Amino acid sequence: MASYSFPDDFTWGVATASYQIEGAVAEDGRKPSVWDTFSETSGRVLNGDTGESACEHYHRYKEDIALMAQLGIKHYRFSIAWPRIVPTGIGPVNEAGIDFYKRLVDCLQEHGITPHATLFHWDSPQALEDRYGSWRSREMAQAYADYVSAVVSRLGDRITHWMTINEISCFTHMGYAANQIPVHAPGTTVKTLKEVWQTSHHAVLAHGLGCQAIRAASPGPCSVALVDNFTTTVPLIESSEHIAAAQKAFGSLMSNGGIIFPVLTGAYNPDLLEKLGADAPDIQDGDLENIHQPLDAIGLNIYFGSYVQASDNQQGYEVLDFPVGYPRMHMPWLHIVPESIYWSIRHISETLGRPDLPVFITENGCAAQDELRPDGTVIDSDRIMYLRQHLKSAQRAISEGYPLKGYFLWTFMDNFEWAWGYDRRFGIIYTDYPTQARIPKVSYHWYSECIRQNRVV
Ligand code: GBH
Repeated sequence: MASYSFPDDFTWGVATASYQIEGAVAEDGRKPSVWDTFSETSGRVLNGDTGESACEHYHRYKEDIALMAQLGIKHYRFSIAWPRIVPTGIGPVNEAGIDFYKRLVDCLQEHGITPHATLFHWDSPQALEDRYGSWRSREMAQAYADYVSAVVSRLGDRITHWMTINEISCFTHMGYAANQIPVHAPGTTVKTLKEVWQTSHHAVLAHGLGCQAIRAASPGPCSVALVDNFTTTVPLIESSEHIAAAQKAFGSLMSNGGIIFPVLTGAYNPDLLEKLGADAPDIQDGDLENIHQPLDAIGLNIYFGSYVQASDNQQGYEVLDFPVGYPRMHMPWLHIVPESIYWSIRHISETLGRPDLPVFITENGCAAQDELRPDGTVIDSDRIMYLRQHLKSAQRAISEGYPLKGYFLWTFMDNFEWAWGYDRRFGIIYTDYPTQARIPKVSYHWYSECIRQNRVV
């Protein structure tokens, strides 16, 4: 057998998100999301960039899907924009919004590409922010579930792979902050950490109600997953004492213990609750049962990890800072820790006690300082280096018997990178924004060869 090879039925894909690529923010009945408002507020997004045009994917999806087919992927993860489907958050369904996703999915299927749809990737309707402060209100969870029913009852004949929510911490713990200015939309400063934890509690509840809504509305069998971005604790040395330290540290970290724990185990992590004290969220009777729904898979977005070593301090571990010179890609937080893929999967199995739950890496990739050369090529050997190391780590998890079923590279093309606007490029295709030309980078050709040979090349 060739080295670093994957199982024959391995899912190879790429991932995107609606607000980051679609543009067309005021077309066919779409109303503003919190990210429209946030990015139009001066000082919030680098260079004043907004998602108004983004990659114009709303109009260029056919050309984009043709490039996906050429790449050789058989699976595509995208997200559905709530403000296209229920533009005022709650209330009437906008069938023109549904129609866009019908056209998109039909085109994917013509190219033999299976759709994997994320129902929420941060673009919540501004109307719900105006109405009750979006995730600060418990009502948001029910509004989300109603939106999910509207989508799945209309698109469930075409889509059977559903992901409820992308990265809960990123629109709760990064969208609300106690006595500071948060970096993500809606960008609300609150008074206490408890209020922040309440927003993520409402979001895990929304996930649970969403799971139930998908199963009730789907016309046939379907698969339901959450996409989480927990911080992967990686043992500094793979010895039993450091492994135990990394496992203990895992649940006590910021959002790990309050998101993946209740979703997969039915309880917040006790070490985290102790640490939070009076800042822990209010949890109503029945919430944990609603949150702890049966799942068909878990999606993990893995970009980096945190090294942990055993310690004789009171807690028994130490989460380490990176040395100043530690290599990273083109984001301040993007330290290169390829083992984080392997350890994230092993944490699902051992730390969270779910060894049989199928795992998909739903995002992995990096920003690089790409240069379009005069001959029209982009030689992103640094991105290939990053991706190659991470895929080897994924392959290791499979070779040790862990149920890793697929890998979606982030991302198909350079796009609106949230608070960093268009300044940071994560794509394997270069987006030339002035002309909207798509220029495949060398990493695109490299990834294509991995898929063709079904191994890391
Ligand atoms: C994903 O977010 C998103 O799903 C995707 O939309 C985005 O484009 C992509 O990754 C690239 O950023 O506390 O300083 O360690 C990942 C966002 C980045 C959020 C790292 C948490 C930790 C910052 N995550 N961040 S720090």
